[in-house]
Amino acid sequence: MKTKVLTLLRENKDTFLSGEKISNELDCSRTAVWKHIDSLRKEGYDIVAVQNKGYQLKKSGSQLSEHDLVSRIKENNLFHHVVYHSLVTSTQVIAHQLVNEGAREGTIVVADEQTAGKGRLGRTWDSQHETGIWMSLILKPLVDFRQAPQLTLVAAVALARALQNKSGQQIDIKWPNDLLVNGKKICGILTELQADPDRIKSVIIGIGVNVNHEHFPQEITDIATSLKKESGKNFDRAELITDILDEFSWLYEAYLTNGFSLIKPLWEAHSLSIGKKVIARRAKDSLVGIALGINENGVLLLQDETGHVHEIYSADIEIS
Ligand code: BTX
Repeated sequence: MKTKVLTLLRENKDTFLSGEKISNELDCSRTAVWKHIDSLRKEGYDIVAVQNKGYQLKKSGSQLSEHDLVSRIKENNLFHHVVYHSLVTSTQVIAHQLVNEGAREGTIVVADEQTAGKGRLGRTWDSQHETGIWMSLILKPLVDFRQAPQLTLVAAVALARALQNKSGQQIDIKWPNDLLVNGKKICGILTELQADPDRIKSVIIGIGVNVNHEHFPQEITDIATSLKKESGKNFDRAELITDILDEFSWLYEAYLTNGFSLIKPLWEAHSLSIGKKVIARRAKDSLVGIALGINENGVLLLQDETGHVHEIYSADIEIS
């Protein structure tokens, strides 16, 4: 009910809504409406009340919560079910559990802090309290499991567009899953699959964005940055999450309908590696060459000094 009160106030934020109108719309008593307004105020929402006019939302609270996020997400967006935790080991772990319990596509798990944020290949992701966006998206696309890596690139495009629009900073993508500002990592993406032998059961896309960090642990201080460090400003994390979900939602629909061909040029527009000499470090070996771009499957094409073009499915890329 609190979510619905907040949604109504948000939808009508340019005008006043009477207690009577809210209670009629939500089929509850005016006392119940007042109690929810009071509770929202205690969470930091600035809701003014004017006699004979009603209530108006002037400013949202700064805390992430399930009701705040749901009240912001547009009706036609894919992501309508939000699971929020203040502290978790990893939103990926929670998302896997939810999938096993039957969670549907369009569920997101968001946390304010992770004690064991996961990176790729067993690496860790620093996820400090209330500074960044730590979230996992649950998807159930009807695609071949070999196409799953393309979803990392769809997410990278959605993030690059949303973060660039909001911050005005140039966001670069380093294949396959790093987003950089001025050469430093601002965001990482971890795509994990649950699959039966013949089909994808779910794809869980983990997204970590450094938003309002002023400092990083010493081990990553030279390679990591945040929107705040780059622009000097604080950003509203809930607003950013909604922007990311908006971008992801339409790009994902477009990808499912039209394939990767629409995503490819959008990805290339943010790509840092194309045309550059790179070192691709794979599990068993390293290759040096010129990154020619990605193919229709999202695979990186790397031309070595003999002219041979290698298809790179998974690697860490260093631009030399
Ligand atoms: P990755 O393996 O590409 O990057 C991990 C590496 O990045 C680390 O080894 C470290 O050098 C560096 N690093 C660690 N934390 C940060 C940070 N906050 N900012 C910049 N660099 C860092 C990237 O893996 C995928 C990360 C996904 C994180 C999300 S958060 C929500 C979801 N839940 C979860 O447990 N993981 C994902």
